[in-house]
Amino acid sequence: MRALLALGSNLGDRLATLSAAVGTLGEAIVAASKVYETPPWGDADQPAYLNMVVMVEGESDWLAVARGLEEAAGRVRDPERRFGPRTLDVDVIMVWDPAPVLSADPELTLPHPRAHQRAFVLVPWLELDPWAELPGHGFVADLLRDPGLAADARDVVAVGTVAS
Ligand code: PH2
Ligand code: MG
Ligand code: MG
Repeated sequence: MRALLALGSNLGDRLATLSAAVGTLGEAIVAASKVYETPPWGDADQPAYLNMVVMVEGESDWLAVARGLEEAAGRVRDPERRFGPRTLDVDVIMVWDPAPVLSADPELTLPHPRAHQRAFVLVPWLELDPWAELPGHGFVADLLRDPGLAADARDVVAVGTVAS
């Protein structure tokens, strides 16, 4: 089973946090995008994020892995601020087995129900795969040609890499 995980951090040492998560994923990583600095989406009153995506492979429960990484980064959830600041957010964007897995489970909806709106997910994903496709929404390259997303994508700026 393969999965695309989106990582985001906007509190503390953002790059060190992403780097630690990538280190923990270790051998499971098939490919890692660059690290991008991105303006906050959904809740403007918070610091800029560092975002990246990783393609991972294995027979894992990726949601449990994502939660484990968030916990290791000392994430505290604020029920009042769904899109608020966090040391580390790890979202499961897609799972392949080997075809794309579709799920309406509220615990883990697949594909991620807001991925198609988020340039901070789509730009790094396109970097890994020019043919990336989001079931129900089409090719990522086409989504990013939508004027709204294209404008958001201009603010998604590569700032570095973490070793994987
Ligand atoms: N995550 C959020 C809310 N807003 N904005 C950016 N730029 N990057 C994120 O990862 C992000 C966000 C909650 O999941
Ligand atoms: Mg998120
Ligand atoms: Mg999340």
